[in-house]
Amino acid sequence: MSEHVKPVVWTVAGSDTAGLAGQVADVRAMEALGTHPCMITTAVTAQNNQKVVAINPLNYEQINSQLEALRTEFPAAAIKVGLIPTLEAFQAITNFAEGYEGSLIVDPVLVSSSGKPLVDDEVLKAFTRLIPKIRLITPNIPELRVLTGLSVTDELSIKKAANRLIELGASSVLVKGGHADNIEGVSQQYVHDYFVSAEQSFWLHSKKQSTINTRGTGCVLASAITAALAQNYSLEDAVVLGKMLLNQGLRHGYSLNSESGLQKGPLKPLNWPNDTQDVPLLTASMDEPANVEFPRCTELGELGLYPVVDRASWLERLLSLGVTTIQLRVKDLTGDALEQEVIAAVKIAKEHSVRLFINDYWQLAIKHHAYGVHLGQEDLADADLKAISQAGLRLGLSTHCYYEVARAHAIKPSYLACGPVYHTDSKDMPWIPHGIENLMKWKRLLPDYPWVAIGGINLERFPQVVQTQVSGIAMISAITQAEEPEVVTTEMIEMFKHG
Ligand code: TZP
Ligand code: MG
Repeated sequence: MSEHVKPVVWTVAGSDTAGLAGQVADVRAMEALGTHPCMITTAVTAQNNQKVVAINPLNYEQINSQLEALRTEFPAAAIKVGLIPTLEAFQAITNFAEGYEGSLIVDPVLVSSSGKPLVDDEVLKAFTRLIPKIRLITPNIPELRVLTGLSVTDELSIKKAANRLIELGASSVLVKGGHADNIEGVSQQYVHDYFVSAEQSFWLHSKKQSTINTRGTGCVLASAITAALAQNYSLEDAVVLGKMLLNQGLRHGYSLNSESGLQKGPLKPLNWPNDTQDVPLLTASMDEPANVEFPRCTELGELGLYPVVDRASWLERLLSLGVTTIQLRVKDLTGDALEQEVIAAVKIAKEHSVRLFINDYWQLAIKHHAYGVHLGQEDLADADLKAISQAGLRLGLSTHCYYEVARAHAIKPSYLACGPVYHTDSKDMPWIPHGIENLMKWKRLLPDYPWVAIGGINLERFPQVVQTQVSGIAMISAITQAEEPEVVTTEMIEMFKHG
């Protein structure tokens, strides 16, 4: 897409006289993530930091005419819905939502920061009718209580209440951890957000920031997720990206002067998040991420050309050529035959002082003292990361999207692999190739890891990949299916050396 053509997103929400939250915050977030925001205002609010002076709702016709004005000329790739002040407003929005095919992200603005209800019981009841149309609903903990009528006091009850919204028809829920003071087991250091859908659930942990400038956090998060969805990111990726923009916005927030002293101000999301400190850690539970450590793998220099082979005999052929990192990836053996390959590969790798990573079979890697283990994210549930770490083995992890990058970052492996950079026939992949650009983006985002590029890399593309200054360049077919594997390998090692 040309950088001058932007996807359109809508914010259907209230204005904020003070310029802190509501639609002004939505616009800041949507623009920061490269989309064009259109505004359907549901209420003109009169408020400052001290109190909500008045919520002046727009009537059915006033809201509907805004929706109609945009419907065909500026159709929305995704819509964020915030404050729905009255039943009339609800009517206008639900009528529109009936025929809307895109994603609706609803930030249920039901309770003010001070805990005061912003809508009456009738509106609350009407809310349940909208829920089945919602792709993602983003309540904070007080709102989760109001929406479900359940008591929410700890990890288990957060999950239960979120699942209650799924039962009511929401396709997914993100429970924001910002108002979690009364929740058992929350960390002093982190904010924990909980995501759940029919398919999966996870927690995001972000370092707490000490700032008074937190006005508009919920608006920014839901709007950023909307903007990411409008650019075809998966929901999981959009949630991670949204959290990244929120963390960035909190770092750049600002305060305001008033007659009575310093006023807390808004967060200020700036641009596409590209800073390590904004990346949330993604794990399966509310506990802080475990502090498992893996040794570095670049103490002897960059990983370099990194062949991925399926038999130990390949090590005999390739290691004498100057390969310094290699992976044994066996997909067609089990039992003793598999173990013998691992034993043989470890032996040859040791003779050449080469870094050998064993794919998948972490128990065998530990048992036979390989240099490291390489795992895909689908392997993480069955892998004992503590055992791998305690055995002193290095760990390499595959990543294919923002969700997986955040999940890998919580584990702090020895290296991160990014793929597929180009189209590959060596593995079934649901992901479209990232290209050099995304590889660079992630490398800049998490610069403290050695990065390994993989997927569709061959002799012709090799120089482009070398230019990205990744630590390792991995490949299967360009070596193992080459007419002269030794010649190709030697050529690529030379290219890597000369940058
Ligand atoms: N992970 C991401 S792409 C890929 C793997 C295992 C396959 C790489 O094979 P090739 O033949 O180098 O494209
Ligand atoms: Mg695997």
